[in-house]
Amino acid sequence: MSISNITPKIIELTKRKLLSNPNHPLSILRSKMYSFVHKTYPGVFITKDDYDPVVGVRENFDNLLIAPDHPSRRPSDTYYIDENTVLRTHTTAHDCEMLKNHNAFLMTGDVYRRDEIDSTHYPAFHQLEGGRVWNKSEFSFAAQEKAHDFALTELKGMLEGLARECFGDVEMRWYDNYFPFVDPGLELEIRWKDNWMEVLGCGVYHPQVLRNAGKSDDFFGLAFGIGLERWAMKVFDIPDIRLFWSEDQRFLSQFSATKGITKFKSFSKFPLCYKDISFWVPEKFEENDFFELVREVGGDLVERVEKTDKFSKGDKTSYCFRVNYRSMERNLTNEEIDELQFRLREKAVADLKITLR
Ligand code: FA5
Ligand code: MG
Repeated sequence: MSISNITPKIIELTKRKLLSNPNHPLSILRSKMYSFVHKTYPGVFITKDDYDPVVGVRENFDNLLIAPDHPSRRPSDTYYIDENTVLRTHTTAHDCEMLKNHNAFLMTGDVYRRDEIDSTHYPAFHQLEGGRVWNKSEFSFAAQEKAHDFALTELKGMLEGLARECFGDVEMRWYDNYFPFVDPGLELEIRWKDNWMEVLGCGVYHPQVLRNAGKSDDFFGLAFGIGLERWAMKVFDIPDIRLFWSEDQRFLSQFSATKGITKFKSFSKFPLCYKDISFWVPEKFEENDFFELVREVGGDLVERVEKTDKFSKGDKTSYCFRVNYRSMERNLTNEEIDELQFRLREKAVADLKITLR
């Protein structure tokens, strides 16, 4: 692979540095989470927030045992700068580095993924990562036998505590999920707008990851990666993930570090308008390419893209996508939506080699 798949829109997002504004809701939430951890585990965790989002394939994938053919590595899912360098897809890219010098850390950063489009997914978002390891030699022989269970109990206890601190009394559920760098791997979901929303991934470090971090086999420990926007949506009542990127003062001025957690007051809900686009897909077609194109053309006016139909005729496949347009800030005119949809259709034909139906 020679060329980068990073778009101008993504480059713009890498420059925004939302967390460097202390009055941004993501920063306010981060402070709250850090304070809770420092209060609950005094002197244990160090924090570091200034890692660059540009990382090696080795840090983002290899060190974490993500296999060369794993789908998350594909250019349909990950932004590549060149074949050895990516925009980090998760903050776990820094775990090995952090563990080289520390036994417990917290860090936050912006991460980037080619992904679907709806109110809880955005191509750039933020994660709060945590890791903590112990040396078995600090435990009795009997306790060493149970090191793994100990780490798992600590992990769930810590994250449930953090969730209670931030969400108060919310319905939550744990379930198993595979991540190559931990065993077991778990995810946590909370109730949000009558649905379950996934808010974090976590687990007990795979021993090989700890070796990759330069730790001896005496070490074991826990790791987690929290989706900051998802937590903030619940905590501040922010209905759509696009709002975090808003530069509208009606959004930004509602939040301040001194006021702490406050509920967002919507500045009226503007009408939704949808347009369908149906096409025959070419032999090589990635849905994420289409989603990205929709974002390129429609920007943050696109609220959600849903696949509403799929059928095959002979060896041809047709998709229909519904593109939902809504501004968070103003009313859209029919003309401007027609214009966007027109450009989307033209660009999909030119760039993705689809055949419109
Ligand atoms: C990870 O990224 C793992 N690195 C988490 C982890 C760390 C597991 C350490 C084990 C040990 P996942 O892909 O599930 O996992 O993403 C973590 C969280 O990021 C999700 O639970 C969700 O809250 C958030 N997230 C994922 N994709 C998006 C997106 N497109 N937009 C907004 N938030 C997202
Ligand atoms: Mg997940």
